[in-house]
Amino acid sequence: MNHSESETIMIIIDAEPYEFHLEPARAALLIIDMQRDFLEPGGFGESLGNDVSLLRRTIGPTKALLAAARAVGLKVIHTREGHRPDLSDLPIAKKLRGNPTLSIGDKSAMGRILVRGEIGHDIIPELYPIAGEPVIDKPGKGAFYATDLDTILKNAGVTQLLVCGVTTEVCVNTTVREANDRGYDCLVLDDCCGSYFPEFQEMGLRMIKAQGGIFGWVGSSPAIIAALT
Ligand code: C5J
Repeated sequence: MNHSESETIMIIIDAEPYEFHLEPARAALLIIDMQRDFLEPGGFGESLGNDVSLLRRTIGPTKALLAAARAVGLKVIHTREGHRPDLSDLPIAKKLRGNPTLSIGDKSAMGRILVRGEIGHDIIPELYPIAGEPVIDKPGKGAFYATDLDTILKNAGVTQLLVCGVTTEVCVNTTVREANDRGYDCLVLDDCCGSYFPEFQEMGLRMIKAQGGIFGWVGSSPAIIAALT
């Protein structure tokens, strides 16, 4: 499929709670917070005692999906959670919550935690954005809060989001709920989303597709790759 063909195509994708009608010309791949601080050994996530392998299993499937999306010219958008170096956009409640030994803005092995411009804040090399792919720097959990994501999507005629990223129950869920309220149809890809907590991975996805798809659909990346290619 090339880009011009994609403009008239609708593809039926196996998903829950029922099939998703993918229109590639109106869809974007949204990759949420695949940042070194969350996914890499030695990063912020691991320093909090989390098993990062539960997140790293998403890298292979997301990489394959990203390659397929790029090959057919599907719009790709990346997000990063983080804050200005002077922390002026960091609510004190977010800084102090949980009374952590290491918190946002503190020095760690990969620079200051979740601060823009630092190594740990950046996207993992396996999924690094290429020219033309917007990177949304977001101060909150939801990708629509205090960002220009909605404007970018609307200007590009996007109405469907294929959602990947971490963590399933936090930034993925929050973003899908925000997107749903703004009228986007979200298909969340279970093999491309990860949580440090297996029970939250399961429940985070179940909450999206419950009640006839109250926030969206849940599917898997191989179905999208097969459809696109
Ligand atoms: C968290 C995120 N879990 N990207 N951030 O704090 O989900």
